[in-house]
Amino acid sequence: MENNVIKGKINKKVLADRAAIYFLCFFAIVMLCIQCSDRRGGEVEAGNGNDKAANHIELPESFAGKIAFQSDQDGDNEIYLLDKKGVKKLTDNKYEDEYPLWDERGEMIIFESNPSGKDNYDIYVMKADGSGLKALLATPNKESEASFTAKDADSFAYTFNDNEIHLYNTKTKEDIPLQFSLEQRSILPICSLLNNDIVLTAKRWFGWDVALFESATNSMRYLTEGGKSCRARWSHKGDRLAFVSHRADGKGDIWVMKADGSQQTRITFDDKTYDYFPSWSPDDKQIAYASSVDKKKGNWALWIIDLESKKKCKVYDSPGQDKFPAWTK
Ligand SMILES: [Ca+2]
Ligand SMILES: [Ca+2]
Ligand SMILES: [Ca+2]
Repeated sequence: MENNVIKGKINKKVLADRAAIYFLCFFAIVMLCIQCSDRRGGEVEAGNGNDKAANHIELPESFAGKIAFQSDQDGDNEIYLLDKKGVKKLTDNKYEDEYPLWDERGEMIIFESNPSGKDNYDIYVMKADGSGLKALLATPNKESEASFTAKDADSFAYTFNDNEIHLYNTKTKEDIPLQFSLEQRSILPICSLLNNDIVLTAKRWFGWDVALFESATNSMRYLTEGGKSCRARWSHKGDRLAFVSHRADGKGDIWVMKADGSQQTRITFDDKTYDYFPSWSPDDKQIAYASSVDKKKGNWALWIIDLESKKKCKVYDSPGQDKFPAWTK
């Protein structure tokens, strides 16, 4: 009888111990599951944050075509594509992929990147979906700010060593320095989509101005005066130029002029912001540009302004610097 009581007590203790072990195992599994799902949730959020959820995207109803731009939201500059479907990252590497520009047909993006070293930029090309990436010109020199010529898709103009403009032919490998007889430096060539004219930014002893190289006469002349203008871009029709000038607010606004330099008109009127990097819409009625309150460390965002109504809207903003929009059909 006493033995039975002791046996019963021992059985109860064994059962209680087993229950405790089962409970502990169950608790451990639940905790593990919670941890795993947390980790997975974190990864998904990071991915979304990079490309979609955390970023502002708002295109106007009338939006047509596609905009290539650069952004350093993942830590270094990549080339992105913005259209009605959203935003797509086209490059993904540890280098600085910058300054995208389209060919005349809106099929290829030419851009600069520095896989060979911090200051050793080279010229690359890829298709609009990011495929077919290849180097077009890669030497120990700094090759940057490339722009396809309209009349010959095998050629592009670019800035050589931050100092002068060269024309390079990818078929013949011919590299020709253009002689502009300018005071100091000429950079940022943009080839006309109609002919072989090139608009550029030239350093004068008192500042920068927009200049035009006319291929027909093989001559160069300034389109702006005063040393406060730069970064001109042709309209798609080729009859006008958008450019940046800080003559009004000391920081930078988008201006527009006729291709001969006449009728220079201020387009953006915010005295607190640096408004830079204009690019025309496919119908030349709107201009995309980038804006920031701080030039170097600011959170640049992409804007579109309607030339007639002057109505503007912020179309894209990530936590990084979103700059250099290039708009094509
Ligand atoms: Ca990169
Ligand atoms: Ca190089
Ligand atoms: Ca931004």
